[in-house]
Amino acid sequence: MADKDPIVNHIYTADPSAHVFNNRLYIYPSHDRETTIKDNDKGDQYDMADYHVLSMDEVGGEVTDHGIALKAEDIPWVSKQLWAPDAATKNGKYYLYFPARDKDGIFRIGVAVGDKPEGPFKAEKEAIQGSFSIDPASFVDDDGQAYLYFGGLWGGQLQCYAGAEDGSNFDAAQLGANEPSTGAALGAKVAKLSSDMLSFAAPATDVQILDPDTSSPIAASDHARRFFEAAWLHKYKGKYYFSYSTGDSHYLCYAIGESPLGPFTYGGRILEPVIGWTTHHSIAEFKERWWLFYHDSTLSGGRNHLRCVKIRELVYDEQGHIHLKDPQPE
Ligand code: FUB
Repeated sequence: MADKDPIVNHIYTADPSAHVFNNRLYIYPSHDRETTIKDNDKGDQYDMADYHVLSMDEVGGEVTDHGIALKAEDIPWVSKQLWAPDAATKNGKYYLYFPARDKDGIFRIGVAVGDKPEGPFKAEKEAIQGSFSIDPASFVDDDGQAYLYFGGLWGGQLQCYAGAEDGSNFDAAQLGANEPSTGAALGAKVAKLSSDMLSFAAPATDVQILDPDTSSPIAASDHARRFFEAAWLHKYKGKYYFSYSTGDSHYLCYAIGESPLGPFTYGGRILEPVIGWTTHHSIAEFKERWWLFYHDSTLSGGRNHLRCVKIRELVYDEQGHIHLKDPQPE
């Protein structure tokens, strides 16, 4: 497998969240499926109904599809659209975090619990209290404290919560809207998880991304650098790296901080636009090398909602800046 080939082509996959559990690489992707729904800014065409977990012994090796790990019809609070998931482990259990629309059409984040990294997972009856929007990404720090990052603009509904951080001020009038065009950009959210991993230990707060030159928050008008969706957090040499998609400008970017709660200072781009509207990733160390897990729409000939997961190697320079090991191949 060359590193720009899809890791599987028997199903469409996207939004890969990668973790190493028990010395094996597990990928928790969205499972894209066909639909007749036309593309729109609410993302209705991303109409996924279940999750599969993928795993491998080595990058480039055989990929195991463990089959359905969780499906929408088994989640009591969900109406539709199982979007980008992530997973974490603690105390011998595995936790799958996932966003979906509730019965009122509002995106919330749920958690499901399993005994094995590949599931199956059983969903809690309700969404996580205080959760909202999309794209949960978990991070467990060296001291055992777990965090959940989340949020996404436009179809991800983050603009419905402008002005407060904890999801208590939902403004339905903003559902069809895009985002503020002036002032500071809306931030992703982060919440500490409770020790049982099933709830927020405190209300979510804003993830601030600062301009390295001015130390001011990135502006809402700065679409090449502002957060849009696809939050991810990893740690390298004691620093916290918050990475994300810029949505309508189609970059994957990162920012570096001293604390998992931020603030983070903008550090640069990881990936240029790919084929397809969305770009979404994760970053993980496996067998002493660093990897970027991402998707594009090449497998479907460019259809936005039918994507495929790929892997590229990353390297860090002496300043801790991230680069693709091989330059953009296409
Ligand atoms: O897969 C559905 C949505 O597309 C994700 O939640 C976003 O990050 C984008 O990749």
